[in-house]
Amino acid sequence: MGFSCGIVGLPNVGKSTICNALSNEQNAKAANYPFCTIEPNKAIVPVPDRRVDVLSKIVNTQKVIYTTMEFLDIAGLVKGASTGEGLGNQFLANIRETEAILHVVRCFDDDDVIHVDGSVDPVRDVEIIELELVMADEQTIEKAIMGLAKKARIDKKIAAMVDEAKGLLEHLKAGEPASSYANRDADTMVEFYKQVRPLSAKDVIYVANVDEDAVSEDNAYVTALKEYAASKGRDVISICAKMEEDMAGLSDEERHEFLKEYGVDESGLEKVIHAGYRTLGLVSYFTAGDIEARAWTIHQGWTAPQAAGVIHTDFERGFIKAEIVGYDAYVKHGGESGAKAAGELRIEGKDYVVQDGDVIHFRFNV
Ligand SMILES: Nc1nc2c(ncn2[C@@H]2O[C@H](COP(=O)(O)OP(=O)(O)OP(=O)(O)O)[C@@H](O)[C@H]2O)c(=O)[nH]1
Ligand SMILES: [Mg+2]
Repeated sequence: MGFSCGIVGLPNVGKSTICNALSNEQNAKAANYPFCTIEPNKAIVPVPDRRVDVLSKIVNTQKVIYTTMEFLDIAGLVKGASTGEGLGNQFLANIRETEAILHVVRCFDDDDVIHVDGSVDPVRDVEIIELELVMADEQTIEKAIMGLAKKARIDKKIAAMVDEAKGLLEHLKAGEPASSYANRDADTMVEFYKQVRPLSAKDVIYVANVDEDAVSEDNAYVTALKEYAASKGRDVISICAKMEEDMAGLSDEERHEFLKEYGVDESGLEKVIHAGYRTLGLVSYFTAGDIEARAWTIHQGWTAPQAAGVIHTDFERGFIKAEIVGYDAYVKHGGESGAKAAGELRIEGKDYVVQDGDVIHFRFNV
């Protein structure tokens, strides 16, 4: 499993269309009326990585397993969602467990598609949603504080946590996101954030849903959104949901041709994946053998045993060593034995930090 993203935005901005297109399936209903999505839809999408295909040819296996990314498409949020307005609020709990938020913002004109606030204004829209996330957190954190009150009376550490959490609550009440709470790095707060997983503390990627002509050249809406995003240190990617939808049934080659016509070289899914990896600091390593060639997603900076733990906890517990060949060397020498003969196979221990593209063979003993 790679990582999971919750998709948020106003109603009718194209969340389901994008989610469908990304998952290459039409399983989430997309229709032109606000609140079309009622149940949350989950899409598990393989992360395309050409390197795994190359490895599978070298080790001569048909079985290629990509890492996956999960999208959770929920109903649109509206102003007042956190106090029960609209439908979105009841689904916010579903995205609490996700690692990042894809915030879809309408950046296209189309009189036939209703905008719940009557006009297209990306920055206003983003601010509405972000405030709703903050207010939803307010409620969650108030409850969490109440839940801890009893324990706090007998446990000093929990008492300190509650004190800090009260500070966070004030911060949220002032309309500020949990991500900018000054004391969030305090020990007790790190633990509290882990337990509560505030929505407004998650990493955010803005997805500007644009017209065909604005995928290669920003329109005024995207420019405004980018300025806003830059002030928060976040990425904006432009996707034309309609175009992604049209591409859904195409082969890789046809897709490439299609994209070229519009002057872009990456599909929406590739853009989301790259932005996600960048934002969350993720990298991929590979395993390749007779049975399968496979990609695994880990966080940058993870050591070899941690990386092994993604395959199986036994691999981490019983970790002995890792035999590693960098991807380029692996390809250049036609596989592990060639790389070994060329002196490119390294034996690494438990402190080794796994690098993007490492082809790894773990040795373990349990
Ligand atoms: N012109 C145009 N229309 C789009 C685009 N993306 C989505 N739409 C249309 O907008 C309408 C709403 O799209 P959905 O994907 O259902 O929107 P949503 O954000 O999931 O809406 P809710 O689930 O109600 O919150 C549909 O009629 C889509 O066809 C786009 O890029 N351009
Ligand atoms: Mg929807």
